[in-house]
Amino acid sequence: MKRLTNEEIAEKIAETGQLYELQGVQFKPRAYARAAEQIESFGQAIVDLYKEKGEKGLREIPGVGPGIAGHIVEMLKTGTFAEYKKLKKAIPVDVRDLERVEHVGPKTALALYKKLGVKNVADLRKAAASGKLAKIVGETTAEKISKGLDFLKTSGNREILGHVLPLATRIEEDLRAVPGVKHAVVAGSVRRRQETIGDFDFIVVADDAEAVMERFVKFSRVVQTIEHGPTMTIVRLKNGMHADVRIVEGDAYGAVLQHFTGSKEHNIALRTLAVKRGLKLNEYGLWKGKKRLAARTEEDVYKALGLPYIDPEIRTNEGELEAAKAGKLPKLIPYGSVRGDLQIQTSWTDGAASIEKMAEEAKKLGRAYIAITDHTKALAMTGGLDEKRLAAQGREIDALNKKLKGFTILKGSECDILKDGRMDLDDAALASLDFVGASIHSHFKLSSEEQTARVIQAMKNPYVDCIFHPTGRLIGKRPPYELDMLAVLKAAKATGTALEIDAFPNRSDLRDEHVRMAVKLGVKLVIDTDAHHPSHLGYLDLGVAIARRGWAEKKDVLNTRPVGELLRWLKTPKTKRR
Ligand code: DGT
Ligand code: CA
Ligand code: CA
Ligand code: ZN
Repeated sequence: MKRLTNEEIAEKIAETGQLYELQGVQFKPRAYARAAEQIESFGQAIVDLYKEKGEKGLREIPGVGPGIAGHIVEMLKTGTFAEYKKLKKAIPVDVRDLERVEHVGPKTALALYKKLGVKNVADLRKAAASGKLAKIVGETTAEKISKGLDFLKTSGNREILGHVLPLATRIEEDLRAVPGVKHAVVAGSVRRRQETIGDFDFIVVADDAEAVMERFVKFSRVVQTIEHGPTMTIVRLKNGMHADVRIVEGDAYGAVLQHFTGSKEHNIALRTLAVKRGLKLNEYGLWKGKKRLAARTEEDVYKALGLPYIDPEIRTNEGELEAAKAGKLPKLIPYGSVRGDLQIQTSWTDGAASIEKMAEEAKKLGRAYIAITDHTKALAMTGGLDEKRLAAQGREIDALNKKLKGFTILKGSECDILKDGRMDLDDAALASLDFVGASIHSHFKLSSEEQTARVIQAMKNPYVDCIFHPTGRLIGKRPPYELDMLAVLKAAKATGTALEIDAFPNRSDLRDEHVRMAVKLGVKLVIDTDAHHPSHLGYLDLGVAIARRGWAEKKDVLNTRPVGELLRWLKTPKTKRR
C-alpha cells in the first residue's frame, strides 16, 4: 500500500475533475472538485480510514461516491488510477499549471492544446512570444493572457501562506513525534505569517541531532535531500518547496529562533541596536565580549537589549523597534478572538453547502454567529439573488434561528457595486438586512479616479456596512484594481463604513500595509473567510494574521464583539458610528 497523504490524493482527484472539464464533460468537474476539497480537509489520514474500514469507509467522506472511492483504492494500491491515466493520455495537458494564468479557462486550454500543442505555461509563453496565440484566441484575449503570464512571472515561485501553513504545522508535529525531540517550531516567514512563503525553516531542540536528522530525511513528505549535515539539513518536499532543519541545544534555542525568524531587516536593526549598547547579537546569543548575556528564550534576548518581546508578525523593521523602546507596541489582536464570520456564500448561489450546514460547521469551530452573504443578481453566473429571492432566503434564516441555540445567523448580502457606484439591490432590500457587504466583481480596468469614486459612492449608501475584498487582487493571478487607498480609507472613516480583511488564502485582501493605514486612521475592520464551502470556515485565523501584521488590536475589529454589540453598531446610523 502507498502511504499517500490526503493532499496528494486530493490533488489527483482535483486534477481529474479539471481534465473532465477540459473534455467538456458535465457535472463531473464540480463533483470531483468538491470531493477533492473534502478529502484534503478530512480529519483523518485517508490511508488509515481505508485500512480500518475498507472501501465502504471511504464513502463516509462527504462527496465521495462509489466511483471516486474506487479511484482512491486504486491510488492507494498503485499510486495512480486507470481513469486518470486514460484522461491524461487523451489530453496530456498540465491543467494545474495552466490554470495559474488569468484568462486561461478550460475551453482556451483545450483549443490551445489542439491547435498548438500547448501543454503547460512554458509552451504558452512560446506561443505568446511567437504570435501564434493571437491567431487562435484573437488579439484582445492574447494580450490579456500575455499580461497574465507577466504577472505570473513577477510573482515568482512563492507559495501562498494559507496553502502551506497546514503542511508546516504537520511537519512540526511529525518532528515533535521523533524520539528525543524537545521542541520543534517553524521559524522564518511562516512564523511571521508573511503573505507568501519561499521556504520552511524548522528549528529543533534535541540532544542527539544526528538521529533526528536521519529520521527527518526519511519523512514521507521529503522527496530529495539537498544538503545533509549533522545539525543542518535542506530537503525538497513533495510540493516542490524546500525545507531547512536546524538542530540546536536548548541553551541557545531563543537566540537561534530569534535569528531564523527574521525578518532579515528586523535582525539587522536589532544587531545595530546591540552594537550601540556595546553588545553583539548573533544566532548563538547576545554577548558582552565573551560573556553570553542571553540566549535561552527570545524574551531573554529582547529583555537583555532593554526591549519588551516583539511579536513575530511585526518584525519587519517598520517602526516596531522604536515602538518597543517607547513602550508603545500594540497589543495585537489574539488568534481565536474573532467571534463571528461575516462573509459566507451558500448553495443559494455559488457556495457548496446549505445555510444550515454552514451554520453547523461554524458553530463546531466555536463561532457565535455568521452572516449569510450570497451574491446578487448582477453576478449572473453565480445565480446571484434578486430582491425576491433574498426575501425568501431571509425567511429560511428566520426559521433556522428559531431552531439554533446560542448561535445567530445574520441576514446579509455580498451586493455587487455597479459600474457607477450604485448598488445591485434596491434600498428596501438592503434595509431589511443585518449586514451589507459591497463588492466589485466587474469593470476592473477603470482608471484610479473612476474606481476610487465608484467605491466611495458605494460607501455613501446608508445601508452599506462594509466593503468586501477592497482591492480585488488574487495573489499570483490578478493584480489589484487601480485604487487610491488613502482616499478610500478616509471615506470609510467619514461614512462609518468598515473594510474587510478577506482571509481566503489567495485573496488576503486588505493586505497588511492597508490594515496598518486603516488602524492609524481609526477605520473599523471586519475579518471574514469568504467561505464557499464548510472547509473554508477554518481560514479565519489567517485573516487575524493579516490584522496582526497590520498592527491591529482587538478593538479595531468589529466581529471580535459579541453579536448583541455588533448589531448595536450596525443599527446605529452610519455617520454616528464609533
Ligand atoms: P522566505 O523563505 O523567502 O519566505 O523568507 P524568510 O524570512 O523565511 O527567509 P529565509 O528562509 O531566507 O531565512 C530565514 C531567516 O533567517 C530570515 O528571516 C532571517 C534569517 N537570515 C537569513 N539570512 C540572513 C542574513 O543574511 N542576515 C540576517 N541578519 N539574517 C538572515
Ligand atoms: Ca524561509
Ligand atoms: Ca530558509
Ligand atoms: Zn462567491
